[in-house]
Amino acid sequence: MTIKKIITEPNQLLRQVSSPVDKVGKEERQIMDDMLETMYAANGIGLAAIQIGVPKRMIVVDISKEENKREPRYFVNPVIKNKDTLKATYEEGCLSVPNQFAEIDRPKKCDVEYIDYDGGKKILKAEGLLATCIQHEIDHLEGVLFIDYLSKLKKSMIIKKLSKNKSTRIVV
Ligand code: GNR
Ligand code: NI
Repeated sequence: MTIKKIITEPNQLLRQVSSPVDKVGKEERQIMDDMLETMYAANGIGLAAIQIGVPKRMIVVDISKEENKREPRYFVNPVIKNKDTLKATYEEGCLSVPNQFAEIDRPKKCDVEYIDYDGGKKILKAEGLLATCIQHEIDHLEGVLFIDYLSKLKKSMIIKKLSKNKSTRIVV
């Protein structure tokens, strides 16, 4: 397993729509292993393949709190099936939008249809932080970031800050 570099805004790669995976083989599992290790190293609770530069529809999630009780979840070609009309608000962050946080509303519950690490078809009923995180990750597969839900002003301020940090090589 290898810790990969996480791509950060502004970067056009993050806007790419990821392609469906046609088979979960050795190569795909290798990418998911690297994604999980990269996510843990960065203290994240989720990661989409495009964040390490791989435009494939794969995400990993682990919302467990304790490091010695890890609960990794792998989703290949995830699709949201039933979105709750009731919304939940979470303060979201993104490893590709470093050190920026904002409250975002999303459906509180949803069903996710996906293929697991072993290639089997699954359905998961998710709610709370898990549902929020899965929706955040599936957005990445469509080239969407949480800052896209903010006002134009807030979004442009964040992008300006991130560009500045990039050009001066300072990470605040
Ligand atoms: O680590 C992460 N935390 C988080 C908190 C609230 C809502 C979504 C997330 S996902 C984020 C990691 C990440 O950028 N995944 O794409
Ligand atoms: Ni993210």
